[in-house]
Amino acid sequence: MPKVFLITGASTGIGAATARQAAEAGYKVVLAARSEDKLKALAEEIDGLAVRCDVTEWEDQQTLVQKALDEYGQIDVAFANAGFGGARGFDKDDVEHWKSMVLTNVYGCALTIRATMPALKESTGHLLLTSSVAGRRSLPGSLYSATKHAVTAMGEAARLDYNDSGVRVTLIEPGAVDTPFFDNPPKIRALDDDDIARAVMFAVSQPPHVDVNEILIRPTAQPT
Ligand code: NJP
Repeated sequence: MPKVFLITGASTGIGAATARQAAEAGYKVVLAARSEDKLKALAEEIDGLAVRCDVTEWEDQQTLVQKALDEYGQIDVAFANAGFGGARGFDKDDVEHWKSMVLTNVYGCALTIRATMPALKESTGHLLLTSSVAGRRSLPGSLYSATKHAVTAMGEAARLDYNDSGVRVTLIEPGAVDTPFFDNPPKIRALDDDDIARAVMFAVSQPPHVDVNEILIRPTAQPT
């Protein structure tokens, strides 16, 4: 039976690159995001399952897990990766955009942990969360950075919650990655989405007694 890899934020960037590498490694991949056209194209390419899911909606998250189980019978890896940023400066950005960012990055991540928990316990699986370098150090005027500190905290909280269950938990903490996350490409030689996907695959390919808790990766040219 092939193992099953569920990814939120799978329509572009890090999520899509991880989906391709997971499929290459033999996983059946469940792709979740809001952009159905992109998800369907990727699902066709890698013979995966596309499920429209707004991570801020509990019902969507439950449906996502149910569809994954209906199609493949189990979930071995859940990668809570959906998220986005905003303008820095507490007097910048739009407050509705702020609200949506907090709900997506923090509440959405918690909902994915909750929705996938029974299936991961059943499979003795692996949970991964996309935090950030910005989840380890504060960026000036960045509410985004605060949301990623929350994700970092959730990773450790989930690891402790899963204690004695055999489920592993990994935080992925990228520096700048050249993805649609940015309106304009980073000015330095940033990481590629595939660089982060390789780190994800490294964590999930360790033997069951090895739990890689955090992977922080900066571009060589990123000083802070
Ligand atoms: O960006 P992008 P990345 N419900 O824009 C989805 C973190 N990160 O791959 O719904 C469901 O290509 C969106 O899909 P759609 C970053 O914070 C990045 O770089 O169709 N899905 C898309 O698939 C984020 O957590 C950098 O619009 C929702 C995906 O999220 C993760 O990496 C640095 C959604 C975003 O893909 C992936 O971002 C860093 C919702 N409500 C951390 N809202 C970086 N790029 O430099 C959004 O430290 N999505």
